[in-house]
Amino acid sequence: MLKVLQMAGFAFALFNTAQASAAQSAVYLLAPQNGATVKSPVTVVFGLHNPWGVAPAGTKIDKTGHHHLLIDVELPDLGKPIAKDASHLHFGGGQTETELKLTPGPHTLQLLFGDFAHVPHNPPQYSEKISITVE
Ligand SMILES: [Cu+2]
Repeated sequence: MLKVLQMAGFAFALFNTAQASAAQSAVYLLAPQNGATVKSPVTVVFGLHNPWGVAPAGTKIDKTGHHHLLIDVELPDLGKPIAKDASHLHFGGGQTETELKLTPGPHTLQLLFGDFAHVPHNPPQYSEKISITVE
């Protein structure tokens, strides 16, 4: 019985560690899941932790910003405004999900939160970079 309790305690500690590291960034990808095989268009859902909030581009409020979806690229220079092109999509209207058309094959997705002027916060808030395969 004691052994079972110890194992349960160990599992709980692991769970807490995972939660703590996930909570370090304000943003995360709710969908798709890392490693998923999906069909295009892909529904991508953006997650945001409290106390952060979404605000449209141009609206300057502390601890708010809008989502940027990075497709098949590395994180950009985090001290500059985020580029706006086919690999760096801005959701300046405050959107929290999108339908993304992707070519068949492997792709990576990463969220980068940006402030009213499209500049990453300090410290920067970005999700884990996930890999997906489009059928
Ligand atoms: Cu932006």
